[in-house]
Amino acid sequence: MAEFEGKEVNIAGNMIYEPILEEGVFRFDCSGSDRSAAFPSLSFTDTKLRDTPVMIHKVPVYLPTFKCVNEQQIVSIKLPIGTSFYGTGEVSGQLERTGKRIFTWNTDAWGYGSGTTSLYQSHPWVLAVLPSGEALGVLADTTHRCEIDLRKESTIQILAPASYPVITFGPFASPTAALISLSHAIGTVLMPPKWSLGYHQCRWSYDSAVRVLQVAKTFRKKGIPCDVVWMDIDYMDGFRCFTFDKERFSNPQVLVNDLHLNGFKAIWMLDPGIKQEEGYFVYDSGSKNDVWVLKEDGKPYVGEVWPGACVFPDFTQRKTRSWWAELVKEFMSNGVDGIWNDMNEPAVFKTVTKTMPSSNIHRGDAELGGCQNHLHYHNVYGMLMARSTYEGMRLGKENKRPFVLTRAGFIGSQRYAATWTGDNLSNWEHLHMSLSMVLQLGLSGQALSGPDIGGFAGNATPKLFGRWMGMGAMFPFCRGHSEAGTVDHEPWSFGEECEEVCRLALLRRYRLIPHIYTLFYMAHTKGTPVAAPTFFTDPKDPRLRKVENSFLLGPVLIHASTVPVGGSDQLQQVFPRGIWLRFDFDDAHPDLPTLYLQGGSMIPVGPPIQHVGEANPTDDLSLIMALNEEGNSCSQELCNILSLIVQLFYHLLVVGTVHQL
Ligand code: NBV
Repeated sequence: MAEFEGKEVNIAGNMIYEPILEEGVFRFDCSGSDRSAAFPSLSFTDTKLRDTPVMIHKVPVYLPTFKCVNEQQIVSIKLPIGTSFYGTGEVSGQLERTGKRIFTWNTDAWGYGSGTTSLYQSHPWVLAVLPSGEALGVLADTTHRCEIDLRKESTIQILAPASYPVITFGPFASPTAALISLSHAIGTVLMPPKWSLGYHQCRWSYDSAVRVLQVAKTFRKKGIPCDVVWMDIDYMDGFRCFTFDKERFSNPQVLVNDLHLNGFKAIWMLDPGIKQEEGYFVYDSGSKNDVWVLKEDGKPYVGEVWPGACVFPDFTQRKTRSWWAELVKEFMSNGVDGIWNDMNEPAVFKTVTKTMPSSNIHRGDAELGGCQNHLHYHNVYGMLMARSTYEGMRLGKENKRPFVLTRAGFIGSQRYAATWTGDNLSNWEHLHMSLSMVLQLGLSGQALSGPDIGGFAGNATPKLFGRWMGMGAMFPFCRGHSEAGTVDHEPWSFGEECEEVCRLALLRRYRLIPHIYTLFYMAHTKGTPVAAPTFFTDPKDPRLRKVENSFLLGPVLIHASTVPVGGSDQLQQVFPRGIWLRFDFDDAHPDLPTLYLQGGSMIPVGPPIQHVGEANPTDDLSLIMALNEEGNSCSQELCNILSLIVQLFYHLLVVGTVHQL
């Protein structure tokens, strides 16, 4: 114990600490004055949770130490040999992160590769799984560019401008427990509208209402399930946000009505770059309300994006967020079901840094950190845009759950938006990486994510596309998307065989929606992940720590082939110990993943529908049960109740082929 400003502070290693939030969570600072000087937290739901000690008389097990070099605060935590690292947000490459180093700096990363060190989102967070299977989470609570260095075995090293608090979560009994605790700090994923768990069809170049309807109707004609069609920048009038091209999208309400009649929802893109043009209502009202990001000289910053010269809303100010939210509210009256925020790193063309100058000024609200330069707010710009969009959707339709997709994000942005893994490539390496990326995002709190199925840039082949759809249909967020100028990438674009694989893959997803929806309810209320790495079944088992061609949706284990030669029937599979029973929907196909249900569990499945709106509360649901060694699929008491319900309402399927290790 030492004293700072008349108060007693705990000292461990060379840092001071205090218990916060709940048992097992500690905040570390370099000194009492560093603690007082820390910026408000933008990752926590409420900065008070981070800043108010709780009365718990426990001491931290693992102690960070720090040194300051050239105003950089370098924090290290040494963990037992055999610790595996995960998290660090949106990262490409392998699932297990030992040996890797990344920099949190939101970047427009078109065509990124396995070694790219900064992608679209920033998550200064590491999930360490100890040899015992216990897990420790470490959050560097800074919005600044931050280096997370995991190159030295069993050591986490974090480097960012001084001063920032480091929060440790645990060690807890399991990685799930560590993620639940993290969610008590940063909040849980928004509860997605049920339709958003269906399949989404997107492409940059659906450039008229006629084309959009043609695509939508082809899904119905071909019996391929789909819930949503997306409007990329093509719908705008000269890339002006909140406008519609007068010829090609002359009557958005009529288009949306037609889509709704056919059981589709419509999602529309909004970018942050606002065309600098007098007479354009968004520019005029934004200028009148003084909402733009400024240059050092106090004049609005102008950078080039799609519409040409653009100004950028300063979402760090409440007045800007309300102004944007009002625009969104108005925009919703066109029949908008969801909004897609793109380019919000923010991306700026014709610059070396791909973004705005660090010296730009954001006049942030005091509770967000006050007036600061762009370096301070860069990594949260996308999250704050998503937040304003989410709030606008709430205003527009109070009794509907908003659906926002954001490209840029920060740890905590799952409260406002889903995300996707950006501009990936149509190749096998990216198909493989997309699985680890979705899992890694989930381990960083982003439960609602998925890749551009089929790959954004470049042309897929029938085999690659079918496999990607097979695996992508099992991801939390399931959207096919492709770049303008590539060959068509709809499920029917690669020949009949591939079309049938896509149909099977998506019908399977729709059958599993009751289960996936339940997982989201758990994620939203409890903070558990939706898609989790296989090692979550048995975090002590070292064989599972690097497994990255299978994953879990609750008790369902999914094995997918991500290599061109050999489908899921020829996979080298590593199974967790215990009973894993294979099941399918009479749809087994080498291009679809194989599915296993853990002994002692059960899942609900629905009928094979074409879109979520087709489901009825009176539909038959089936329960798939896998018995454990004792012949149960759940506790005796619950089993009794369930079998009663089953006898009354449900079909009961007990799955076959035992796979036991
Ligand atoms: O709006 C066009 C694209 C969009 O399709 C993609 O999903 C985003 O990641 N957008 C990027 C801008 C241009 C990318 C080259």
